[in-house]
Amino acid sequence: MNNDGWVKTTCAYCGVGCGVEAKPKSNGLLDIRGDKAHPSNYGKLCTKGIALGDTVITDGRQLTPVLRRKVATQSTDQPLSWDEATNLVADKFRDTIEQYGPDSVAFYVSGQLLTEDYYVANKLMKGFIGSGNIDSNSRLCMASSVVGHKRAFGSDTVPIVYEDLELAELVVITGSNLAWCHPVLFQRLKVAKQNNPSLTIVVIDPRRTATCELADLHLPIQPGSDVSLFNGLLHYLSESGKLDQHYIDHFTEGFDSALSLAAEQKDTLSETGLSQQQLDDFYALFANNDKTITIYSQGVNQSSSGSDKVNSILNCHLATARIGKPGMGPFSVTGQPNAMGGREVGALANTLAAHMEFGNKRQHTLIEEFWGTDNLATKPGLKAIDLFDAMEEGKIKAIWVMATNPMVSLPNSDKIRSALEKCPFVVVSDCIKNTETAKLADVVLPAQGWSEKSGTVTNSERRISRQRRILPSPGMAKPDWWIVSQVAQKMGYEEAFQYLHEGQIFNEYARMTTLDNEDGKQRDLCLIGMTKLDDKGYSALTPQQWPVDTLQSDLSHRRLFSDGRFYTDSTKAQFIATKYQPPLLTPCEQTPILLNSGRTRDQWHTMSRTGLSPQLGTHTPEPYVSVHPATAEQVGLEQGAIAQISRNTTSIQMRVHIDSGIEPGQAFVPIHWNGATASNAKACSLISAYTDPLSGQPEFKQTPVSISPWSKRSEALVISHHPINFDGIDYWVQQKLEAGYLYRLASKSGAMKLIIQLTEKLASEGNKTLTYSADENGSLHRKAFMTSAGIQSAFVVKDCIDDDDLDWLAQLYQARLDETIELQFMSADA
Ligand SMILES: Nc1nc2c(c(=O)[nH]1)N[C@H]1C(S)=C(S)[C@@H](COP(=O)(O)OP(=O)(O)OC[C@H]3O[C@@H](n4cnc5c(=O)[nH]c(N)nc54)[C@H](O)[C@@H]3O)O[C@H]1N2
Ligand SMILES: Nc1nc2c(c(=O)[nH]1)N[C@H]1C(S)=C(S)[C@@H](COP(=O)(O)OP(=O)(O)OC[C@H]3O[C@@H](n4cnc5c(=O)[nH]c(N)nc54)[C@H](O)[C@@H]3O)O[C@H]1N2
Ligand code: SF4
Ligand SMILES: [Mo]
Repeated sequence: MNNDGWVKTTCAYCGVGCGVEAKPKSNGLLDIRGDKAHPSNYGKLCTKGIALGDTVITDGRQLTPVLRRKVATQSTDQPLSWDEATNLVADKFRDTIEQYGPDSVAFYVSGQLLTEDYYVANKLMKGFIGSGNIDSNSRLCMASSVVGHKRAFGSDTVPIVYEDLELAELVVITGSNLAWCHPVLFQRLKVAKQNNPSLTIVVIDPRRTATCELADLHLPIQPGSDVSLFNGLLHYLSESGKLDQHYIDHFTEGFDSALSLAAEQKDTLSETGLSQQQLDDFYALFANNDKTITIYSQGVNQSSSGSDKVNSILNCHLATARIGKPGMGPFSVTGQPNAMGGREVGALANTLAAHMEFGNKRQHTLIEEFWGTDNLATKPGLKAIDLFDAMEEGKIKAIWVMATNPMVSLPNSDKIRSALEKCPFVVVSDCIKNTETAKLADVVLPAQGWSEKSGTVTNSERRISRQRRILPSPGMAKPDWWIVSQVAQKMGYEEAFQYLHEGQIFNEYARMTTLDNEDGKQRDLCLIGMTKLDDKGYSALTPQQWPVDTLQSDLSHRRLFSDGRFYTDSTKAQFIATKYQPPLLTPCEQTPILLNSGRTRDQWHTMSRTGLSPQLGTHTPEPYVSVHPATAEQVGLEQGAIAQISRNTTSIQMRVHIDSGIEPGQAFVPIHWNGATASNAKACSLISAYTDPLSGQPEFKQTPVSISPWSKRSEALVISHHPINFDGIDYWVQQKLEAGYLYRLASKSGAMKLIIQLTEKLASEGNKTLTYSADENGSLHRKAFMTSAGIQSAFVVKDCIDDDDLDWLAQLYQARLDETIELQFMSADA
């Protein structure tokens, strides 16, 4: 802590990993500012980072462990002590393992966990339970990049440092909406371009996104065609004499077969849907700029050919020796705050810990000795999609979900529901009470959240930073590492899980990275310089970029592969021959529109934290589907109407947003809204679980759907001090306000029915109501529910709501109760 009460920590959100300073306020919230000394952001923050202080409210938190019993559609919660809860979980897991074997249980974890949490969960499952069945939501996020890196480099390594963005002459951004998803990197790029007007930026994305603001060239490629584009580039580089033959000969293998497959490709134009001019422009830029960075994210990873997309990019960088040098390199920007940390400690089903691998006998023995176990898993476990499939088939009998919400974020939501319902024992550790997944749990365990928990995270440039405890935890919430360790001890593994604080876990992990690797020659993930950290050192730890041979006191920038040495058996980088494959599903007559899904600027995933900030709610208050004007006209959609998006027998509803930045025949929806914040607006309800065969990452970005108008007959706005359950109303969306919640509703029934429904839902809100009805048909109806303390809730029902209604409602809510308010209504009923 500084003298003036500011505590240094790291942002809760994206993989940029910005340093944050936070200071408690007298109202229990936090003042927030960027940490100027943090080398990843130098004091800058984006809208989400700035709003962190608003999100530490305790609304909706899970406060105690509970046993949740579901009877029909109702569930009742029985509070448990921590001792009872951890005994119960340990007993159930142990009994299940005894009866059905270790592969009948599983953990599904998350890049929202800290490295210490992740490490302990992986140690318990792989090291002591003896199963590989621990997988992470990173499977949905970074798995294709992991495969791509390992195939090319022999290690899961991001070679660049952020500083390279400022040193580059060409930045290619493909499948990444950097402006919204990694805003501080985008800001750094913006400043770099101001300082160096010759810096050229190319954006490759089927949509024209906010990131295109900086683009000198935007290539709206055909969805899924990245391999074709980059194969074409490899061939072009060869034809135009731009290969670095010396580098290819000395530091790589497999070039000839990669080039010959790329050269065989004849249909680059039709596959990518680009013009010859667009291709020529991009290829010439790439060929003529040595200092090139290629940034890529989910438009690349989340694909049935995600691994090949990644390698087709890496091939072009290897062929031009643009790796490991200032201003050059491929850059897989990570999604979550600690996606990287999870990959490091091995919380994906197909790796061991500390970048050690299944199938390597020596490493297997080293880990068994280090952990003092004879039960280390010998084979990879089930990847996320396969895991939930196995659960649905009854093969997984106990699952523990930590810090992720698979009911919202995994494809095929109906199947996920059915899998969780069939699983005999479901444990969910979360901060929030009523996530869609927690509703299906047998036991819910209250976890500490950001600002309460303490440990480390690793960002997209391999920089390890501390998240620090600033506020007390509400209720009985505990750190995830503590919860897992308690269960592990009660399962009989007392000795291996005796941690008193997170620093001890970090120390163990740091030592593990040095096994057979004190000089970092076997594995680049080597933290030998951190193994001597004592409690004080851990507590005061400043950001460290791995590999860490000695503790870094300066702002170090450590690029990898500068010496042309890789972690493959031959120490040479590998070219991978890639061939374009279209997305697995193609539009047809019933489902003619290709649905893309992704993020909005101010919401984070399932909105459990960002949804609490009134400020963040204003950017995009309602879920929307973007379509091109021509598509809108074709299917009869108007701006601001509600659309129904359907596939097979499932439909969702979202507001229509007409956008000429999206191609005709395509649509885009945000991933954030779900049962906690909207009636029926979950993208994953429509998306099938088609995956990349190597990475297991789902094809989230290309799903054929049909879109049609959703005809409503009436609409309403409701404002209330606390959340209201609108089950039974056809369409609703919740938005957090300073003093409560705003709901936008719509109904297939006429206004009268909606008025009756709302009056019933809100009846308990006040003992006095004020009513205004414009005419007998009820085409405008306003009602407020009051107590002596003032207006508790109010609604407007109309055939078609407009902005005036919203203004009126907002004013009413904020106004003091006096005669002028009463005069706005026609009658008052006590
Ligand atoms: N505001 C905000 N920021 C976030 C997050 C958040 O929830 N909200 N989440 C974080 C996480 S976990 C992640 S993983 C990252 C994700 O960050 P991004 O990957 O940047 O975000 P997305 O919106 O999922 O998708 C990126 C882009 O890929 C494009 N795309 C779709 N198909 C293709 C294709 O075939 N080829 C190409 N080249 N592009 C395609 C989409 O149109 C979209 O604009 O964001 C992180 N940052
Ligand atoms: N259609 C579609 N689906 C997608 C994607 C897409 O682009 N399109 N993107 C995918 C990607 S890249 C990702 S990363 C996933 C994200 O999907 P999820 O992981 O499901 O999303 P989150 O909302 O981040 O879920 C985190 C949960 O953990 C809780 N939590 C936060 N901190 C802690 C903690 O410290 N401990 C515990 N125990 N709980 C905590 C939060 O309250 C929240 O409920 O979605 C994937 N799904
Ligand atoms: S860029 Fe990412 S890490 Fe930085 S403040 Fe924004 S959300 Fe947080
Ligand atoms: Mo992600």
